[in-house]
Amino acid sequence: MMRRPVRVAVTGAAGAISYSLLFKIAAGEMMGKDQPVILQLIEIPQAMDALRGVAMELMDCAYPLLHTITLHDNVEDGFKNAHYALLVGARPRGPGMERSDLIEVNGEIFARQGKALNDYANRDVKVLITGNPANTNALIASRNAPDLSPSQFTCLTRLDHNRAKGILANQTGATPRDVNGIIVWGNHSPTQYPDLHHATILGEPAINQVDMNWYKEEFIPKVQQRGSEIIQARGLSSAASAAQAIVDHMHDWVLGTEPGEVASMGILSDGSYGVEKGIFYSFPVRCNYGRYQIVQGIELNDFSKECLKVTEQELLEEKAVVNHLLPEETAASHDNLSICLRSGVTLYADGTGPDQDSKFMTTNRVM
Ligand code: NAX
Repeated sequence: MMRRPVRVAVTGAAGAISYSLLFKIAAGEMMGKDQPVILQLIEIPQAMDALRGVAMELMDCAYPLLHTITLHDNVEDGFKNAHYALLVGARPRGPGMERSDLIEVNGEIFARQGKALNDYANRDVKVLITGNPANTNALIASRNAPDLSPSQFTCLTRLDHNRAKGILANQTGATPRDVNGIIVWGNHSPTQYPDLHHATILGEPAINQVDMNWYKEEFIPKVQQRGSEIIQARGLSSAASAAQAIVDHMHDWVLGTEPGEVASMGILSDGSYGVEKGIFYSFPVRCNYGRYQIVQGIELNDFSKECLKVTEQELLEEKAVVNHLLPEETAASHDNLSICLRSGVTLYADGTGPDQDSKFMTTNRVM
């Protein structure tokens, strides 16, 4: 028997990443081969013609799982009842634009998108922000959605994770499926920290199989700068690999990580590993039943601790630039989040969540 279709909203749907992404979603790579999808495609008004072209091509693939396509020139319509929202669209950095200018213009877009998700999306919507600066845009969207849980918002660092895995496999002559336990910490930016200390290749510690000098002097900068390297080589930014990373992120979040494997996801910090609360930071997570949990108890040496701090500092600076876009009313819920995975309920240490003494809360039920 066929399942009920789910609604997947995608912004920037006529852009380069979406040109790979939408076809993967329609083919069932993201939500599973038995899950029909409704694609709610969103663009700016000037790009609606291009979007119509993409929709025609999707139709012409005759994907068995593609239930319906709808086109929208505004997020308020496009997010209606969405179960999944992939926020890919953003203003690219123009000539002479500083990073802080980019943060500012995109910040306003993501504030509006957070409000629209709050007002129109399904109450259980799962949101992934790809548009850059992804972590800070996720924070803005989440802070502008007071009726949703901050744990429903995530940002994409899976591309960095996949890059680290691919580059390590290539260096050691392994295949990516032999590599486990890669972690990318922090910001999706050149300050990110790709950590190999807990990675394994065919079950053996990866760090013993590479030269420490290569790790620090070549591997880390290579992963950090991979985006620019691709722009230089191709004349265009990563698109197909970004689409694959989006598919992997959502697939793992919804359908679970492989047993024993970790994924890197940009999520709201709950203070784990000493990372300041209230910023979106990439952590190692495991997912099941549609939820994620930060992997705890990982030992960090001094080098790693220092790297975690550098990228945290950058995120705090970005947060300061967009402070005027972060409504005060959502500050408490973002500073006190704790995610109770056993019950599937999001609990807030500030008392705004469900009552923990409730007699209905004593079981492992999934809400
Ligand atoms: P493109 O410029 O090809 O496409 C972006 C599309 O978004 C355009 O069609 C534009 O019309 C649309 N758009 C802009 N503002 C919009 C809005 N308010 N509502 C709806 N649509 C809007 O860029 P593309 O290569 O697809 O990249 C998209 C974003 O992903 C960029 O911000 C890029 O920097 C970011 N990336 C993030 C990555 C990550 O790992 N987090 C990696 C890949 C990529 O660089």
